[in-house]
Amino acid sequence: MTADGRDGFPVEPGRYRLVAARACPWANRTIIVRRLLGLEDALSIGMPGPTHDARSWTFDLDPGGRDPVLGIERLQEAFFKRDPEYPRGITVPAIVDTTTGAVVTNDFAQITLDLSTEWREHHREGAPDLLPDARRDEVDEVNRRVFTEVNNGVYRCGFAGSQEAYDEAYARLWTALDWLEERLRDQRYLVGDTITEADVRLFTTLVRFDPVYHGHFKCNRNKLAEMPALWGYARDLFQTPGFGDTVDFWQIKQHYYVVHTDINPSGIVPAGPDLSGWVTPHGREALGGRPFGDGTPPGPVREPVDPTHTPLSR
Ligand SMILES: N[C@@H](CCC(=O)N[C@@H](CS)C(=O)NCC(=O)O)C(=O)O
Repeated sequence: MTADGRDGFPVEPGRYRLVAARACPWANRTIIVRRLLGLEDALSIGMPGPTHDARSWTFDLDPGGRDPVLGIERLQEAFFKRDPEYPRGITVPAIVDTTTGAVVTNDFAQITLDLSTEWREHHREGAPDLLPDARRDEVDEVNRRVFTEVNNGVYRCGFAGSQEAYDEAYARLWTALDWLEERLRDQRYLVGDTITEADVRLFTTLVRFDPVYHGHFKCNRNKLAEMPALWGYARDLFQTPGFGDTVDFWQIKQHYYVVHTDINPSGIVPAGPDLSGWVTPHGREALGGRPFGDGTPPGPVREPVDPTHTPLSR
């Protein structure tokens, strides 16, 4: 029997291309999970550059400005192959069928779940179980709160259309961050004692917090670096193979500060913050936990981040 992604496309190694911009937090999740599970050979990856125009993502980082497998300049082309009248946003992450050139899904919340479940047969040996059955309800519950209050919460602050809306969004966000700070004080990971999908989902927001959300989105009660448990937790994950080695801080900053002209009309990208803290000792091993459970860390990175865009290489 063939496993199906939730949108009905038959899982088949080598057939699909994941299109995921490093800049985007929702796409970053898929880059992390693909690497943790060792799906690099089964599912290739195309990476648009960090900035885009009104017609959305382009493959401007690739030679000739075209994705080398799909042969397209714009992700829009793959969406229009599926539906020439496609009415919604041209978003990453998206999975494209290389046999037709058409997008099969851009359901960001489902893609990582499918990678864990429907693609299981193609995982590497030693892949961690990011959705352990025994903890599934708890993972889903934490994910729900983290999604509405934190992953989306920072955007609610950043794009608030009135002072009132912003004040409300800000209060909501910090209520959730205080809850997480408390939860992570004595517990190494969000659910159980191993990394799960819940950690992936929180991590991609935390890693963008000080470089982008604190200033650009006005989420500025504290910096992440001022929240001891969250900062230790984020650094722990950052230094865990599969997490920090997918993060391109330069692309992240370019994306938000250049693309959101409504909230940053000058397009100036800030020089800071200093990123050297990300590679400092976090001391979280003292809380116990086994990051990969009965599994093992992923091997060397197949698609390395530009070493000038990350403190990991320093
Ligand atoms: N696909 C999701 C979320 C993914 C998402 O918002 N991605 C952003 C980048 S972080 C994007 O691709 N935006 C491009 C656009 O809207 O033109 C959705 O439909 O809400």
